[in-house]
Amino acid sequence: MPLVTPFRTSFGTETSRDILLVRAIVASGSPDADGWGECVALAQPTYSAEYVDGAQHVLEHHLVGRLVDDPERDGGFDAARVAGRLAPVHGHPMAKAALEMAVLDAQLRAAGRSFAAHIGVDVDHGPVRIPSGVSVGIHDSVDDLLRTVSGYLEDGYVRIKLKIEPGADVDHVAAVRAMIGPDTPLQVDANTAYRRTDGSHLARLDEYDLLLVEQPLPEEDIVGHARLAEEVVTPICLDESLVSAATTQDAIELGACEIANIKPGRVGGYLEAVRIHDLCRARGIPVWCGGMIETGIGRGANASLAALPGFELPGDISASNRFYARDVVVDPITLDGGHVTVPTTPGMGFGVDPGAMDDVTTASTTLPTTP
Ligand code: SMG
Ligand code: MG
Repeated sequence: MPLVTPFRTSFGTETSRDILLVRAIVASGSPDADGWGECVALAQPTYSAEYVDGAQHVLEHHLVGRLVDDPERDGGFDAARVAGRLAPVHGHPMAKAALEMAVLDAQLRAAGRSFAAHIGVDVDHGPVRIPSGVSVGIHDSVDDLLRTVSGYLEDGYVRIKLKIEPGADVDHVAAVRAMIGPDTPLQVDANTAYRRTDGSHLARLDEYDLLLVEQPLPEEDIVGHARLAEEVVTPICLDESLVSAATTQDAIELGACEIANIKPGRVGGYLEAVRIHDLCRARGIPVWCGGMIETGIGRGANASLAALPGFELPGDISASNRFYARDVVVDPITLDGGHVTVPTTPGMGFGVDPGAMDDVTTASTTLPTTP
């Protein structure tokens, strides 16, 4: 799916999104159930080790069969059992998350229940709205960056996140802060572009009153982030490093994670994401929902997740039209007064648009669901 504008980060430029979807058709249940999951892996292994063709391979050859072979599955599939069945396979959280999401979507649709209600969001007393932030790619020129940021503020986004890298950091942040004034929430995301020795440089960001600096150091460098947290006043937020509830807990205990970016795909699924929310909340660590340029499928589910009370900061849950001219769902996320509305339809929070889906489908594979 083409993006409306190229999106540049410290690891590369995305101009289109090659998206793997998992559809779970559970025909033996009563009623029959049908669900979709979106895999957030990018085309290349540059954000994380996973990439979309690899995710497809591991799903086809190692993951789906483990659900099919579950001796306790009794005809249907239970989303609560998926992670445990897939646990013997190391890694591949994004592939696993897509499969669990499809099963959970099918199960919730069959039960006539929304994901938001399922995780305890009060959707019975009128629409729930959550604040919407936007992630702004690296720009070659500061003037262009200011134009882009102005446009998003006119759209109503309540928080700006700037992608940064060495050479496009302090000056860009200073110019944006000067333009937007002191009251608009601003944060930055380095996608691992710095090293431990960059502490004093990153401390120069402190004067711009940022909400947080996201993932300055490599994924594995938890100790480095803990040291940086001592050197820099701006709170350190982890993204790439947090691959499970256990790693999140350890990072918090080490002082490396003052704020957590929760991405369901990165942690193996929405159920693990809820566990991370719960543990962060118990420890007083604010969380927010990250984005992976999802279609309306992942975006609707993210908007539901982000309605949990520990999501104290606006997420990267922008309107569908921030990235896509045409979405694959009938109910794309839209912006209304800087907020998005939490979906309450049965399932994970979207309805697939079959025509739009057909138009962007390049290939599909059917796997048997009987052993
Ligand atoms: O979906 O709004 C979105 C993208 C948000 O910046 C975003 N995501 O590291 O947080 C991040 C990046 C990862 C994807 S960049 C291609
Ligand atoms: Mg990030």
